[in-house]
Amino acid sequence: MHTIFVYGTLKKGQPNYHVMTDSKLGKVLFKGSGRTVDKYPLVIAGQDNIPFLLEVPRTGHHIAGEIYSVDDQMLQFLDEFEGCPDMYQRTIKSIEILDWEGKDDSPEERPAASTIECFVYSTTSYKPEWLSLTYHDCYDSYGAHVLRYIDRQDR
Ligand code: PCA
Repeated sequence: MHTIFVYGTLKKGQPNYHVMTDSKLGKVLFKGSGRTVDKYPLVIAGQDNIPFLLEVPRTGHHIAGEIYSVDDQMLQFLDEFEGCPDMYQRTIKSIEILDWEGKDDSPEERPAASTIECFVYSTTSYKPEWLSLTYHDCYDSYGAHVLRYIDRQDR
């Protein structure tokens, strides 16, 4: 299994969360919530209002999100779904654990520290002008910013 941190449309209640609960795509276990140890610009960009964590550390905010354990099949699906490596690249980042739900974990599955290394879909392939967009700390497609995510079938 692989540990992944999601901060955008894959979070609970967000437009693409349904893929995380589709057992045909692979195995997914919710582990808890956290935020990036480093700061990043999280912007909502492009004509489809897509959230992007820009690969510009020490800029912006600590980004809130959810930690999941996923199997090989789901990780492969998510890479394709997220347009990795063109639109996003999957990198490893340190995530501060805010709440751990994996209460049934065996001792060796339990995180030993207050941070955990996770895969994250961030991007180096952004337009320079995205750096002047609003930096969010917690993505919500339905938030007050009115930049509602445009579903793929509606593009
Ligand atoms: N999906 C991935 C990256 C951005 C997005 O919308 C996520 O939720 O982490």
